[in-house]
Amino acid sequence: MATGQLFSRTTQALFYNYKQLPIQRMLDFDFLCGRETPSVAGIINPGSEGFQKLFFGQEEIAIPVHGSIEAACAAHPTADVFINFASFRSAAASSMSALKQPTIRVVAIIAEGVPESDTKHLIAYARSNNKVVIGPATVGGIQAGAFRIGDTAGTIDNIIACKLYRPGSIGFVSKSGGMSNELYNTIARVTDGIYEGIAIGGDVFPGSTLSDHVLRFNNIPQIKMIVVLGELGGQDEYSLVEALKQGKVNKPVVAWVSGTCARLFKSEVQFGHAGAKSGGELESAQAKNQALKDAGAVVPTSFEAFEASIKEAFDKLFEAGKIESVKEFTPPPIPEDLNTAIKSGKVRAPTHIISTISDDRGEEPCYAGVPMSSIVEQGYGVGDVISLLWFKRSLPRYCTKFIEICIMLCADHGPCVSGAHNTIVTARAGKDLVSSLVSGLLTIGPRFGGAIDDAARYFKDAYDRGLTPYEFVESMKKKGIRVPGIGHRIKRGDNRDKRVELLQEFARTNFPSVKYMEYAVQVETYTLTKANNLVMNVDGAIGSLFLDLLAGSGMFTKPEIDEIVEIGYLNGLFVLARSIGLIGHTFDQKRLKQPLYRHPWEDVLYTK
Ligand code: Q5B
Repeated sequence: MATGQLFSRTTQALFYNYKQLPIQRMLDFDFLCGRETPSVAGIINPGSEGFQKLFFGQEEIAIPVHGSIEAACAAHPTADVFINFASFRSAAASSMSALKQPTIRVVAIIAEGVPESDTKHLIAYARSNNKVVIGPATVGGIQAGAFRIGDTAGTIDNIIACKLYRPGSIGFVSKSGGMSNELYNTIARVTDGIYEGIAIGGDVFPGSTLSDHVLRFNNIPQIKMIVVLGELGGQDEYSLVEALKQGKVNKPVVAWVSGTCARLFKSEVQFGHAGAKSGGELESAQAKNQALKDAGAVVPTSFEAFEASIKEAFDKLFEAGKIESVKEFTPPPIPEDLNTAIKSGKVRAPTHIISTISDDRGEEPCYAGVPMSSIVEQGYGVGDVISLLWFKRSLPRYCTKFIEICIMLCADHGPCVSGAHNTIVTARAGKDLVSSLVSGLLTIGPRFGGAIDDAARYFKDAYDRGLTPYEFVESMKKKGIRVPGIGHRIKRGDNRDKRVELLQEFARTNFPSVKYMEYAVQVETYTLTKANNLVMNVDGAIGSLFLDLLAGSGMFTKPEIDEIVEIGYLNGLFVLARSIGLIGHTFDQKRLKQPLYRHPWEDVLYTK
C-alpha cells in the first residue's frame, strides 16, 4: 500500500446499502468541518433508484440513489471511496465489484463475519491493483477536518470533544473501532489532535494492516507522530516491528498492544474480535509489546501509562519545534433534528393536519373513539361504521340499517347508466381498476346520482318555509331549476322505481316521523300531473328520508342538521354505493376480455 493520503476535504464516497444514520453522520461531519461538498456523492441500493433526502447543515439535499455499483461509478466518476454497509453475506461480492471499478481506490467494509477465504481474495485483488481495503469488521476511519467513514468517532459531541473537525499532527491506527474512540479522546487531550485515524478491523485477515497504515502515515508530511493500538492474537504487529527495525519509519511511534490480561486466564481466551485470541507465546500482548519496544517504538508499561507516553513523545516534538501550533476554530453548531428537539421538550411545532374521526396511534385503531375490537365483537355493520366515521356518533340500529339499505339499493343500476357506461369504456380501453372506477365516479353529479344533497336542501327549505307543493314546484320553474330528486329517464308514474318504494316502506315502518318524505310524495303527485316521467327518483327518496332520519332520531341538533345538509354529506352515500357496482363492471369487462370500445358511426348524427 504505502504512498500517502487516502482522503482529502474534497474526497467523495459511494455508500453501499442505504443506511440513513451513518450517511447523515458523514454529512454532519462535513458541515462541522466546513466542507463545501457533501462527502457522499451517491447511494447504491440494489434494485432501487431515485433520490434520498438528507441534511447538509440546515439545508436539505437530494443524494442520488443508484441500483448498481456500475451505474453509481459511471454517474460519479470522481467518487473514489466505496463505503460498504452490506451484510456479511453480500459484503465480499459487492466489495469485489467495487474494487473492479477503475474509479474506486479505497473500499471500507463494515460487516463482521465475512468469510476469511473471501477476504483473502479481496486482499490479493486489491494489492495487485494498487487499491486499499479497510476492514472487514471495522467502523472505518477518519481524516480530521476532511472525511469520515460512516459512524467513525461516534456522536458529533464526541467529534467536537476530540477536535476531529480540524487536523492535528497524529496518525493513529488501531485494530478496534471501539477503542479508537477512546484513543481519539486521549490523543486530543495530550497532543494537538488526530490527523488521520484508521481502525483496520478485528478479523484475522484485515484488508490492510497496522504496518500498511504506519508506513503510509510516514509519507504524509502533516503527520509528525504515529500512535498504534494493537491487540493480542495474530502476527500483524510483527510486520510493524520489521518495518521499524529496517528503518522504514522515521517518525516517532508510540504503541501499545492490549490484552496483557490474557495471561491471568488458565485456558485460551477469545476476546471480542475474531482475531483477538490468546494463541502461542508470540501472539501474546506481552511478546508483541516487547518486540515493538525492542524495535524502537515507545511502549508504555501499561495501558494506563499510554496517555503519558503519547504526551511525552508529542511534547518532545513540540519543544523541538517540529510541530507548529494548530489554528483553532469554533465549528458551526449542527442543527438539531426536529424530532429529537421535540422529544427533549426544547421546541414545539405546529401540526399541519387536524383530524377527529379516527386514530391509529394506539394499540388498535379507533373509529370515533370506538376500538376495532368492539366494532367486530359487538357485530357492527357497514352502516355503524359510516355513522361513526361520517357522523362521529353511534346511530340507532334503524338508522344504520337504513344507511345499509341505501348502499345496497344504489350499488348498481345496470350497464346503461352514465357511471357504468364510462367505467365500461375505460376498462375496455385497457385502464386499471382505479382509473375505470374513477372515470365512472366522475359522472356522478346534479343529473346522475348526485342530486341527493340538493333534494334534501330544497325539500327541507320548502317544507320548513311551509310552501305548498304547487308553490315549491312553480317557484323552481320560475328560477329555471329542475326539482332535484324528481324525474327519471326510464321510470314512469305507471312504472315506479322499486328502490324508492322499498326505502319508503322501510321508513314508514321504522322511522318515528317521515314528514319530509311525505312532503316529497306530494311534490311528486303534483309533478306527475305535468309529465309521466317526473316521478320521485332514488336521489329524492334518500334525500327526503335522510332529513327525516336526522330530525327524527333525536341524535342531531338543528344546527348540526343544517351543517350536514349544507356541507353535502348525502351524495357520499351514492358515491360509496355505486363504487361497488362500478368495480364490478370493471372486473366484468376484464373477465369478458372485451376489446376497445368504439361508438358506432350510425349512432352519431353528423351535422354541419
Ligand atoms: N323536467 C333525471 O330527465 C333527469 C324535471 C323537470 C322539473 C325536474 C331529470 C332531472 C333532477 C335531477 C335528479 C337524479 C335528468 C336521477 C339517478 C340515478 C339512477 C339513474 C338511472 C341510477 C331525467 C323533460 C321535461 C322538460 C324538463 C322537465 C325533467 N326533470 N321539471 N323538475 N326534476 N332531474 N337526478 O328524462 O317543458 O319539456 O322543457 O334533471 O334528480 O341519476 O337509472 O339512469 O340509479 O343510476 O332526460 O337512477 O329529471 O327529461 O331532460 O328531457 O326533460 O321534463 O324541464 O320539460 P329526462 P328531460 P320541458 S336518478
